[in-house]
Amino acid sequence: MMTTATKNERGFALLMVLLVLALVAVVSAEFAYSMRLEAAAVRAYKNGIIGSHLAETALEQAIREIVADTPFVVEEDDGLLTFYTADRRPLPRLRREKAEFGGGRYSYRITDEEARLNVNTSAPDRIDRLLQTLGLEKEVRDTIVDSIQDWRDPDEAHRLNGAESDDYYLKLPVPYRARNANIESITELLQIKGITPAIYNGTKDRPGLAALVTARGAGQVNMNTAGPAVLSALGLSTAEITEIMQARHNAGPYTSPARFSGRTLSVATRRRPRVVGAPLTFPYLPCDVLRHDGEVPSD
Ligand SMILES: [Ca+2]
Repeated sequence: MMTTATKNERGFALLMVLLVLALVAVVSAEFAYSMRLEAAAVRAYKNGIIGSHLAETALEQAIREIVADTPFVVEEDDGLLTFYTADRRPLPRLRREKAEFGGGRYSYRITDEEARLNVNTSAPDRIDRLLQTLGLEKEVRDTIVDSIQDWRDPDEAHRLNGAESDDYYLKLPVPYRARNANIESITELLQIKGITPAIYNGTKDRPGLAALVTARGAGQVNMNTAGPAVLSALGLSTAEITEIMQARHNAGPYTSPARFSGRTLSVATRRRPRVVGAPLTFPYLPCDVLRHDGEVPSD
């Protein structure tokens, strides 16, 4: 016959077993959780390494296209660049969008800096015509054109519609001074009076200044890569622009500005260092690798 004491001992033992089981459950849950965290961290680290190598691959591929012996480059109807040999033979494009490599994918985009209007070397009337192609009102255009000149000129006397440090920029909630020198990067345009983010970045209805201007180069515009807005800014008529676009489409690159000479137009991509962030020592074309990225394999 079981005594009360024995019953109590059994109950106590059961309680202990339950407690230990609960403890083991908590410890193993904690262990599983930390293992999962560690595995996720390792996976993120690995993906980071693979991604950066894929992005590097994209950059190398872009450089490979740019350094090839191709004096001419044409922006095709799809907006992408095709490189041409000296005897005007098109080179096949490498795959630039979601190219498969090592189980992952990489993408890059190449654009010609000389397809853009140079904000440092262009006369005010050219900048005004470029702004006209964006459909901006005269009042807005006058402010921007004068303000860009004020931003670049060494003095602190503002033009009629312009702005300088004391009368405008230093009175802003976050004050700053006009550069009073040439623009170094086009992102600086966002600091200039009159240039709103919508004008700079564009909207769904119209392109932005960011895609149409450059702050680098000597100011030549390549008529084989420039789009209608930039050609129009140079003062070419709609008929002339249509002629250039069609000739590029039908017959490949212009090899001389021909009857369009004297309008700061160039036809050949001139060889000088321009790729951002790439330590190159050999001559290459004034093209920019705008974006390069890698996409890691999905598990
Ligand atoms: Ca100034």
